[in-house]
Amino acid sequence: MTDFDLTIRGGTVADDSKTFSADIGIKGDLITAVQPGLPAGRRDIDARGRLVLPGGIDTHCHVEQLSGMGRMTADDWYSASVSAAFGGTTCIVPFAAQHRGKSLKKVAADYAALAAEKSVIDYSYHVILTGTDDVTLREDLPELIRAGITSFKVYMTYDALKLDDYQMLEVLAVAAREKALCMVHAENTDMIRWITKRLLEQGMGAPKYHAVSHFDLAEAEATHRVAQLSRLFEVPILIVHVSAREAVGAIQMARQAGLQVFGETCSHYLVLTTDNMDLPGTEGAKFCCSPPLRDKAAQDSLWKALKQGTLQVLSSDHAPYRYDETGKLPYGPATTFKDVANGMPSLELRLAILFSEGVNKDRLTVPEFVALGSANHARMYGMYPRKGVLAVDADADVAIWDPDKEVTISASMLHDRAGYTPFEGMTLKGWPETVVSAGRVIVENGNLNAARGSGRFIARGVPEPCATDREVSTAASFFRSLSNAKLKGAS
Ligand code: DUC
Ligand code: ZN
Ligand code: ZN
Repeated sequence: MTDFDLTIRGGTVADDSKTFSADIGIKGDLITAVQPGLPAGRRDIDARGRLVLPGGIDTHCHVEQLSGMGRMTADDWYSASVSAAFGGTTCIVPFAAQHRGKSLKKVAADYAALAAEKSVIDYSYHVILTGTDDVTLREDLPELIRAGITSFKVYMTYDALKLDDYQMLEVLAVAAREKALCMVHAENTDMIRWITKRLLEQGMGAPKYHAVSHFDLAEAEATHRVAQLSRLFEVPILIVHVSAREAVGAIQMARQAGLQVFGETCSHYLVLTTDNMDLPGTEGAKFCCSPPLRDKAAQDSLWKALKQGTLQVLSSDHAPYRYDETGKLPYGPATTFKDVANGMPSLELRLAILFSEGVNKDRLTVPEFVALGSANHARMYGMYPRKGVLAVDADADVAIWDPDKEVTISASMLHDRAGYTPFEGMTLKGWPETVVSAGRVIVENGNLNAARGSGRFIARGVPEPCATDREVSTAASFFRSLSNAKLKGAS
């Protein structure tokens, strides 16, 4: 009698440091054996010629969320989680967004209910913080962190979301005290505003001017500034959706100076450029995201930064808006870049793009792919080693990849509800064929076998970058000795 409910045998397994030949034995929702020569389980998958990898984890995607511009994403928790599953991702961590004046506690509770009802894969969520009032920072946020929501995002731009530097210090103090990871959307809001006004005055409202208004120095300046702010508390921060070469440089400098500054980039920045936005009429709106697409040199710097570890995670920043009045184009053909909803659908293709352009073009090794797409997300966000690795006692979240399968992308084959894909016509090599989530084979032969609401909430632990107690820096200790009362006030 076999010990296993499911076995995956004969494949090449990988973690974030090596590849090796082994079979995977699964009982219930857990991996119970990883070794060669296992007997077949009650269900047995032949993985010969395949890569057997930890399921992907996407820690930056917008799902069933109202944006700062007041636009609702096209995907809800059901369609987003299905789309993720087909792309080899078995855990998503979207955002519960607190809009100004709203109770963070209620926002989180409402969002948790939507997720529980609909997600087909395991999930957690971050919060987006816009309030720095006492209830938010002293009660609701600490309570959420203790309940396993151990990361939050803040914005340095968008009128409806942005925090000023003082507010940023307030939230960084809480992150330091509570050991939470602060994710930062780093763009200088006034630089963008100044240029936007002048572009529009000169009639330059086409989508391609979005990239001009959100120019690279605005990203670099804000990245540098928030890194300096973080020094006051020696608190780790993660700069999300890094796209500019100069922003990579700012992260590099900060890291070389010993700061705990981490970085994320996204699949679209690796394969698309501003040239994609230069289309007739409003077509370029399909490619508007913030920070925007950049040039080839920026792409090269992102690949290098992923390889060298300056950037640690590759996310989708899936922000699906339909190409119509409900999404991208609130004023129809008269919509200027200023009002185009920001973001692209990419949850399903994130890993296939990274595999095809990274592994199959010799920019990355398979273990590096595992690190960037799964293991580092688990570590950075407090889920490792429950997730992000195929090991005994880990969750049985597995993606079985055919490394040679070629697929030409079209919107009609995808499972999100954006109605278009910015990657239309692209041929990708390497594809997740079979996907296992918590021991269940949920994607097989192009079919889904998972019920609405069958995904589980994952209460996250302390994010790895926040786990170690760091020495107080000279600057911080100097500040403390001068102004102990103020820092106490923040704690
Ligand atoms: N920021 C995001 O994180 N996603 C989409 C748009 C944006 O500005
Ligand atoms: Zn952002
Ligand atoms: Zn985003």
